[in-house]
Amino acid sequence: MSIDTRAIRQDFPILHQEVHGRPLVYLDNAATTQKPRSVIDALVRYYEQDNSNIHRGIHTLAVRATEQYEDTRTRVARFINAPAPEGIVFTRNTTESLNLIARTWGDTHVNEGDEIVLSVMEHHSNIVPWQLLARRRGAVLKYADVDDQGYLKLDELRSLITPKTKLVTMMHASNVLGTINPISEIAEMAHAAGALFVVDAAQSVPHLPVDVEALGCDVLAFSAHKMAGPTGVGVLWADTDLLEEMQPFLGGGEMISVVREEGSTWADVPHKFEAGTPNIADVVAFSAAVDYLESIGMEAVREHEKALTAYALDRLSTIEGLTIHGPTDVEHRGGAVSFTMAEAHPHDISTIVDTHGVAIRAGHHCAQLLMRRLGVPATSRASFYIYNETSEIDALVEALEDVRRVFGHAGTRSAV
Ligand code: C6P
Repeated sequence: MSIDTRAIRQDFPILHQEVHGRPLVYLDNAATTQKPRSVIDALVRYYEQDNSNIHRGIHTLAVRATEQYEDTRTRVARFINAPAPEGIVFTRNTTESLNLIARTWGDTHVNEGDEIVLSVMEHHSNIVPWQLLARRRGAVLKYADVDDQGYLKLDELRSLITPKTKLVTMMHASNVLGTINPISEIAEMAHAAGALFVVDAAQSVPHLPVDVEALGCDVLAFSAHKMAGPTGVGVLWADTDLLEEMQPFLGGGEMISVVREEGSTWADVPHKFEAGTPNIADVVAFSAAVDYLESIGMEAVREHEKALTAYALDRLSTIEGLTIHGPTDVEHRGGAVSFTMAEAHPHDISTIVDTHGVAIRAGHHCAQLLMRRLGVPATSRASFYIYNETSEIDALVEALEDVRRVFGHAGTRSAV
């Protein structure tokens, strides 16, 4: 299964430019992906032809806008094999989706002494909301470790889950190590303890086929901007029974049924969780991103990224003084490849490779617990998507050779 990157690249206007006199090589896709022309056009078309508020007016534009917004909900549900579109709540991003669950389900169900189990791999978006919840409710956080290859320690995780566990939360794919966690196995562990299981799918839904029924999770969160869609749109998926039972997150227009002086009743799900005027235009354009990925096929996307990652791991391991952090088996990892180079700070690496036109990310990647576990303050990270080609990895390697010349390294290592 291969994809035609040459044709795909034609669909992404931003890729056709030079940076510092070199062709742009965009390898910062875990931060955000680029947008195809169809998504940009959908956004412009919406504003030029259909712009209106939704779920309120009954004039033609309002009906058109409402239909398009709700149509995206249906398409997104289909994309992750959710049983009903009503299980899809539009938020601003993965971060807001996770905060929503912590504030609503968490505040109702988590009590003094209860335990929340997560891992040291998590992004801050899947740590801080639970820390805030634990502080509000007097609960305890327990963190599962990773091993030296960058895999979650499953036995340790199993031992951390006890009858006191109210909630287990885990990232599906790591934005730093690339590791893909065995979500359905963890779902079984969580459910055996009667705990809710929340999945941060920010780095999986964009890159591999995700089927919420097969995963067996209760809640799934991801962002449109990491999957060729616009910024400002996140998704929270949960079973509709769970959403029905949860208290609202934000109060205001459109999330109510009846408002009286003494109190209000709520609209049906998912509207109960979409207070105020939502990000209509970007939700509408998100639909074009889902269509785009479906037209390629998520199996093909995954295969393409596996091939690129294997190539990158192979090429990077030839660079003297470079340490790759994370699994080397592409069957169990995604396309975020983190590395450090002896003596060169990741920010210096990023700055030097940028002069070659190559965009990578440097820093802690919002994963300070993991950085501490790895024993590094920061890493450099290359991350791939549908439009990347092996020649771009060659450009990265060439740029890194330049870094090596500047800093003069010795010795190649491979570790977490
Ligand atoms: N990671 C990265 O460069 P938002 O910002 O809410 O759309 O996504 C947050 C988030 C949550 N979980 C994981 C696993 C993530 O990777 C991210 C975003 C970006 O790694 C920006 S820090």
